[in-house]
Amino acid sequence: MPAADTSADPAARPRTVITFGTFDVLHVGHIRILKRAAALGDRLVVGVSADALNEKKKGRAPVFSQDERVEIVSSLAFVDEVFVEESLELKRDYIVEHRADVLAMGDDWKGRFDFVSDLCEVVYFPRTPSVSTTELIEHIANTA
Ligand code: C2G
Repeated sequence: MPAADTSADPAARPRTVITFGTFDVLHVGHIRILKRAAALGDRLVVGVSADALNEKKKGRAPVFSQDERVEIVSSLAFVDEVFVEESLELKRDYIVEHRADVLAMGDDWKGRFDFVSDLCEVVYFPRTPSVSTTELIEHIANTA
């Protein structure tokens, strides 16, 4: 029997959470925010920043390419879908396209994405202290 069409009933469809990030040199801070985001709903969709967007945001190329970062994040058990985030300005389009009910981000972005709060709930989680990709790169470079 074909599955019933529940698209008109918001209570019947899975609660979708969306989050964004570079997720370069994946570390425990990334894992924790993805797990916390996943726990807000039934389905977690992740926008992984394109290499060009990362260069614009951070002024350097990521260690791992966008294809590698997509592959790594896609392989996590609590991530359901991954796409490439081409621009910070496309948040509203991505939220609509993926039918997100919640946008979750670390609080280093606090307030920056409130402009989508008419489309979905916006949640900021505290960043995990004392770990960042930039510090990891420096640490590895200094101990190599
Ligand atoms: N994060 C965290 N704790 C850390 C480091 C990162 O909770 N110690 C969170 C960030 O707050 C972010 C996510 O992990 O929500 C991904 O972090 P980055 O890979 O640094 O991505 P970012 O450059 O913040 O990209 O559209 C917005 C973005 O593209 C965000």
